[in-house]
Amino acid sequence: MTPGLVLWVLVALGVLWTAAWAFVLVRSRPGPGFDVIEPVENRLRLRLLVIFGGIGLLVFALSLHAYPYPRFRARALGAPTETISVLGAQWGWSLSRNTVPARVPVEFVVRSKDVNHDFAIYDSSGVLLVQVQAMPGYANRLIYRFERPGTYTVRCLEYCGIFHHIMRTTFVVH
Ligand SMILES: [Cu+2]
Repeated sequence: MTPGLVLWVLVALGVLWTAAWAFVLVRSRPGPGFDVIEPVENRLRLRLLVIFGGIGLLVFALSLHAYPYPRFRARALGAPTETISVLGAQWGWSLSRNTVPARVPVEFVVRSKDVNHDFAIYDSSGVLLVQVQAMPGYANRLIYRFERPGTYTVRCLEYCGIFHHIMRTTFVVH
């Protein structure tokens, strides 16, 4: 199952779950011992639900392009022109190339040889730009576009053992 499909299955389940609760809410009547809520309060609650639910859906739809899923990233950045294979293993990173072109979308295909790691890219000033999990038995795809040439650092962001902190490498964007 692709990550994009997993996302849409989760969205569909979320919509069904919300619809089920909305159905229960609309059909429910107060039990004995509970006051009847005034209709005016019900209308206010319904309005707030529509307003904040609508805002939530709008923010979700507008932020889809920033999701790390390859399909959304490729749509936002363009199809990747270069592919870099990445292998994480206790305790280091191996990249198929150490130079990456600037200002074009590139794709990192990230795998792990042993346990879960996290492939995280930092710029030369130490700002975390992007990250993705490195998992054994699975190739995670990360599409990114480097705007500035320079030396970038890769660190592991998933604790993976006693020498996790030395799991670091660099590559050059030119
Ligand atoms: Cu680690």
